[in-house]
Amino acid sequence: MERKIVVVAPTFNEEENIGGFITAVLEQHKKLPGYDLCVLISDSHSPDRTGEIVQKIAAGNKKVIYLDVQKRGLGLGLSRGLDYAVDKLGADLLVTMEADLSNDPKQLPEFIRKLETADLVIGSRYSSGGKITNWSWWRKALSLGANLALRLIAWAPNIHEFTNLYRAFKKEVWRDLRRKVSVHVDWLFVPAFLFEALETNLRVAEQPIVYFDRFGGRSKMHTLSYAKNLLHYALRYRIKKSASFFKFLVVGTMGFIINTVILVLGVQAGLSPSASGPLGAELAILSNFLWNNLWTFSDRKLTSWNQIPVKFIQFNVLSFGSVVIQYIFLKAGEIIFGMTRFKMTVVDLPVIRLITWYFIFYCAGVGVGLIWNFVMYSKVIWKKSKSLTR
Ligand SMILES: Nc1nc2c(ncn2[C@@H]2O[C@H](COP(=O)(O)OP(=O)(O)OP(=O)(O)O)[C@@H](O)[C@H]2O)c(=O)[nH]1
Ligand SMILES: [Mg+2]
Repeated sequence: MERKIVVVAPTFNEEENIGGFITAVLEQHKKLPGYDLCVLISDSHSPDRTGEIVQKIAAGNKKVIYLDVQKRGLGLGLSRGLDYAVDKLGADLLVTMEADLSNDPKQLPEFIRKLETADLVIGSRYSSGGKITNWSWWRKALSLGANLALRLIAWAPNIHEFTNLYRAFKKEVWRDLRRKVSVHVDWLFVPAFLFEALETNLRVAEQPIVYFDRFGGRSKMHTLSYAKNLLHYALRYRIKKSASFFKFLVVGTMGFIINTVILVLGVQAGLSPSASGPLGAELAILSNFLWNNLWTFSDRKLTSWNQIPVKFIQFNVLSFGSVVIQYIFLKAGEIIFGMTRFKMTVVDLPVIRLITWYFIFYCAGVGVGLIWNFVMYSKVIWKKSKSLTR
């Protein structure tokens, strides 16, 4: 069966461009055998003749769809258009493009081809082979600077472009992201879409593009205020991410205190370090599970009750690695030093006297265990949902 591609183009006052744009997109059909190609114009009730022109074309060609979203906002136009394409038109592949001919419809087949090995293809003016024609030097500099900053903030060295609309993706990508990105009704939609996509495990590929200054009509872009909002968004995003690492450290410290108290009390009560250490570690695990679930990864909280026992067992199995690591360190110490010396202080000085050999081995074991835990917690237990159903 033919796979359906829907090109979604948001418009506001594009009467000079829209006719040429639709023709140029539909022309690509011959270069895409096996695909059904449609264009959806998602218009913010343009006061010029955009709506009238598109409706006239749509009346004679069922590959052209006009959607009046009534309200202003590029992000709003895009999310309504993408929803319509998936839910009403049954799109398999989605493409977003500017309707002012800045994005060249001739490149469409290259995007679609790349979707054979990727879930999301990003048009990029800043990767090798990409280019911008006819832009003033200051607009180029601002855009290049912003994209460099975003690349750093998102920590995505392989992505060179966050601010261009020319993208192609599978319908599952939109299903995954729409709830998170539809809150952005304006231009922020474009970078936010990519930031959120990078959070999931989607396969992202870049397609170098040549970008042309708009063909006709006027820009709706307020470059400086956009740049300001963009930076604000990206920094907020970064802080949110770092917050979860900070919380993780606090929870971990609490776990460490629990582990240490049990260890020391156990040794004082006559247990061996390699017995009381792992016991403390198990109790620390319980505390970590509770607090990480309620607080650190609360955005990914396990809500349904039947999920909790399974996750707790999974959590225990994974964290058990750190219990084992601790056991190995303490047991090795007991063997190397002999039990009596292992429990003795390292240096006999006031305060420092509290530091025993087993305590040093314990700290080393905890350190290695911590690395193990962070990787396991974030990669397995509170992994961001990846629900691409292909
Ligand atoms: N639906 C909808 N589309 C919009 C809105 N604002 C802009 N667009 C469309 O979004 C696309 C990109 O907007 P542009 O004004 O071209 O922004 P730009 O490309 O950064 O600026 P230029 O380089 O001057 O063209 C164009 O197709 C616009 O018609 C809006 O409020 N609603
Ligand atoms: Mg444009």
